[in-house]
Amino acid sequence: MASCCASSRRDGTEVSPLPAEASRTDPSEADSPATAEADGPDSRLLSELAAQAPEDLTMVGLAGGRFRMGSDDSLAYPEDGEGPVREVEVGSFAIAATTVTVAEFAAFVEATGHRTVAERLGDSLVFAGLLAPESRAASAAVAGAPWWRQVAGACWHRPEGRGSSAAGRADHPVTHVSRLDAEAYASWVGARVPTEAEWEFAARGGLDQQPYPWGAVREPGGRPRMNTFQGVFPDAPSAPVGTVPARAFDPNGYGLHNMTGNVWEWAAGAFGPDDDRGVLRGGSYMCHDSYCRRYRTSARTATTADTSLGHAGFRLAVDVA
Ligand SMILES: [Ca+2]
Repeated sequence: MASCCASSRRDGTEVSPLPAEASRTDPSEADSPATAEADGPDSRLLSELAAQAPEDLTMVGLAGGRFRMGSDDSLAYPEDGEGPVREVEVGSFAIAATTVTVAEFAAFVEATGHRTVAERLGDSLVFAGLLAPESRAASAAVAGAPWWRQVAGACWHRPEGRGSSAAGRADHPVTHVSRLDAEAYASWVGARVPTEAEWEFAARGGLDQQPYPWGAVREPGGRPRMNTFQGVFPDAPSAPVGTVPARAFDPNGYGLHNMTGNVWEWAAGAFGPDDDRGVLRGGSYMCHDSYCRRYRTSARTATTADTSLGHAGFRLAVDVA
């Protein structure tokens, strides 16, 4: 089955060993390198966004300890390496209460002039349902996952490509950031992306072997607790699709927002012993139980470290002595 989760920047000439991976069929459909050099953010937009970055980063210190990582339950995807459940020891660390926001990333770009992989290569992957009909028609579909489009000009400050803008989304998670971009931001603030064990320890919020950061039931009382796709995927959503503010929804028991849903989050390390792709955790606004229930504490997916996606961002971690 094709996956929503993580198409790869590597084009159709390279086929993933995993069935869940989607690749582009025809490299000739991809944007030509001649159009690849995308322009940077408008300086007024950049300073408007950067001005909305909070002064302080909210980090939650966690003492660490032993916990049961992974899942073997009926919701899990064994092919993703979710199992077996194993006891893992995590040292003390601190993790951000939210993913890095558009405003925070703008402050980084304003200070450093950083250009993301998407900006340098001139495109990124966008959910087709977010595109205007003309952009949808003009962009190449990903093989096996036609709801993914390779969109020219799509990047963190232009999430749906040319003509779109991150204005009005200053407090949303930054998206279209590769792991290389996430690591560049993290080192700028003296932090790093969490390990998978840290991410999952944090996501569980002190609970043992629960699929959701708040417990066993996805929508307690019928009320959504996270931002996932509502309605019939991919063409008939019953609610707005896309990111919501990084502090939307109640936090988990550790005070952490949107560990599951909203955007996938980069973690450190490789997807598997024989798979050096990067790892993403937590699922996104594109997850729907009809085809991809990766909106859970133990769920994981993979893509290359240079891939950027419209439903993926990151949160920071730091060592605590
Ligand atoms: Ca998330």
